[in-house]
Parts: sequence; structure tokens; C-alpha cells
Amino acid sequence: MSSIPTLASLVKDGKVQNDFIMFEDERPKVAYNQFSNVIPVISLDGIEDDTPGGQREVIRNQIAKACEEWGLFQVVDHGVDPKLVHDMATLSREFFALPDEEKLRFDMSGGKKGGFIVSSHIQNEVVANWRELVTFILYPIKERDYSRWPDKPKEWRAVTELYTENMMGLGTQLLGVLSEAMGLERQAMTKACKELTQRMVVNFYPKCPEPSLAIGLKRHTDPGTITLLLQDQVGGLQTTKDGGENWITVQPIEGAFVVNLGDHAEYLSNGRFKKAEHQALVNYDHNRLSIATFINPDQEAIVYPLKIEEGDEAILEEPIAFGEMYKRHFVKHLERGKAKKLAKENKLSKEEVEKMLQNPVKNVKSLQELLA
Ligand SMILES: O=C(O)CCC(=O)C(=O)O
Ligand SMILES: [Fe+2]
Repeated sequence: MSSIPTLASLVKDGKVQNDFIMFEDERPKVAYNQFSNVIPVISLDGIEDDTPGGQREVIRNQIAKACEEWGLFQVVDHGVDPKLVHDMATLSREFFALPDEEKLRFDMSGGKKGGFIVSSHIQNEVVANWRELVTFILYPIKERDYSRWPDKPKEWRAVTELYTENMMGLGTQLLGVLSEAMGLERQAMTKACKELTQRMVVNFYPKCPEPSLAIGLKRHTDPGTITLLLQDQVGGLQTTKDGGENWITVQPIEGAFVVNLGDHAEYLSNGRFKKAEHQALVNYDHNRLSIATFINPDQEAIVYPLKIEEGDEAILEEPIAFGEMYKRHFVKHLERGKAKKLAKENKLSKEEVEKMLQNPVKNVKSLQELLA
């Protein structure tokens, strides 16, 4: 989708281009601002109190329950400085408000590992997303490429460096709690990651002239271990636990982080904790900003269940390197889009689509080829 300059230049038209029109059955069913309160909001206050029956145990039980049911919850009293969080969001908004040519200085199309792009950093998506984004690698630190980070506003870099450090701290803390909830030592999940890596995607969803036809970010799961999402007060994040039958819109809470589990966490827990399927809607009246921090394993980390409950079978047929799992995740995502397109054009029957979706991983390309 790199042929699209930026979304700002499309908004004038009053209609979205065909590229952005969603398949009918995937168009938004529940409004972006019809908030639900079913997603647990968990205070981390007292998490250090590790005495028997103490606050850590209470928090652990709440988090485990949320992950068994949704794979998604919100945290408050998480200890991250509210000013830092506020600055991170404000500077991000300022970046997206820059003229197109400033943003396009960081154009990441053509396989670059970071920078600015419209719609998606994954190539060949069948339906485009109504979003602009900036993405970059934060950990391991030696892989940071500052030439791919915005250099305006000028405070961006220092604030992002502090923010990412805080996200690593919070993410590690939560993985510790999840490990304990599996009856394992606190470091079990981080050790299974070999070395924790981190990527950030700052999402900007401009107002959309046809929000009932387009989507900000199509339904997906995150491939990694755990995601910490900061969203503004506009609303638009939705999740489903029944494969898209019912969607609920997550209530924005000032200063909270939405935590969601990715594929890797589901595998490590052998399916006890769920990966959260989610999507982001756009709307007619407001721009929306969200900042996703993805905490992932090293590409070489071997993925296998850390704990298999008695009587359960392993959900993975064989151990697999995270790098390979990551690649398959995106191939599957793209194949799904292609199958839906063929179905729409009536070139595939429903059964054929199902078959394609069940066995999509043929001719796995290199990850580099998959990125825009
Ligand atoms: O914008 C949102 O609320 C969701 C973002 C997201 O899911 C992602 O970047 O992976
Ligand atoms: Fe996501």
C-alpha cells in the first residue's frame, strides 16, 4: 500500500478508496464508543507484597482469571509516571500533525525495519487499514536504529527512550505474575523468551469519512508474548472471545494500559491463557492515537508449553523457533485476506475457503519479503 501517500490527502474526497472497503461480514457491528465494562480493570497497587494471602496473590488471581477468559485486561496504579505517559502521547500526536513530506522522510516501504507508513508494515494486505503508523525496534538496544526514529518533535527520542524502559519494566513484572500463576518461578516466561525484545507501533487513525465501511486495524492477534497498549479517550479498540461473533469495545481509562496476550503466551501456557483477538475501529468525528508496545521473545527462542495441566495435551505438535512462528503468523494473516477476497469474487466456495484457512502455510517466504 506504499503507493498511497498519506491518509490526510485522501480525506478530502469524502469517500474512501476501494482499497479500504472491508468485506461485508467484517464491517464494524458495535460502535466505536459503545463501551463495555466486562474487561477487568486491575490495580497493581501492592504487587510487591508477596506475603501469603497478600496483595500479590490477589492481583495474580485477578490477572490469571482475565487471561483465562479474555487474554486482555487493563492495569491501573502501574507505577509509570503519568507525565511520561502524557508526554509520549502528546509528542506522538505532534509527529502525525507534521506535513506529509516530513513524515515521509521516514518512509519505511521497501523492506526497511522501521519508520513511517500508511495502512500497514505488512506487505500485500488485501484490504488496507485506515491508519498511519510509526514503528521501530527498541530492544535489544544494539538493534535500535535511530535513523528510523522521528527526529521531530525534538523531545521525541528522549521521551521514547524513557517510556520504552518503563514498558520493559511493566512487561517483565506482568510476565512474572503470569509465570507464578502457572505455578512456576517468577522468571519462567522471560527465560523462555531467551532475551526479551521490544518493538513499538504508534498508530494514528485519522477521522474517516466512511467509518462503517473501513477499519483502522483489521482483526488480528499479536504474534508475541504480551502487548502494552496506551489508547486515548476516543475509543475504538474492540476484542472478541468467540471468533468474531460478538465484539466488545474496551472502555478507555485515562492513564491505564490495556494488556493483551499474544500467540506466544498462549503457547507457553498451553492454551490456558488466551491470545486476544482484537481490532481497531475508526470514526467520523475524531482522530485517534494508540501506542502499542510489543514484548516478544528472541527470534531463536524455542516455543513450547511451559506447563501442561494434567489430562491436557500439548497444543503444539513440536517445538518451533519463535522466528518461524512469527513468519507463519503473518503468512496465515495474509492468506486469510486472500481467501476472503476470492470468496467475495465467488471463485471459492465456503468449504474451499475453510480448507485454505486451515492449511495456509505453504511456500513460507522470508520475513523480510513479508514486510512492506
Ligand atoms: O489501536 C488499537 O487500539 C489497537 C492497536 C493494535 O492492536 C496493534 O497495533 O497491534
Ligand atoms: Fe494488536
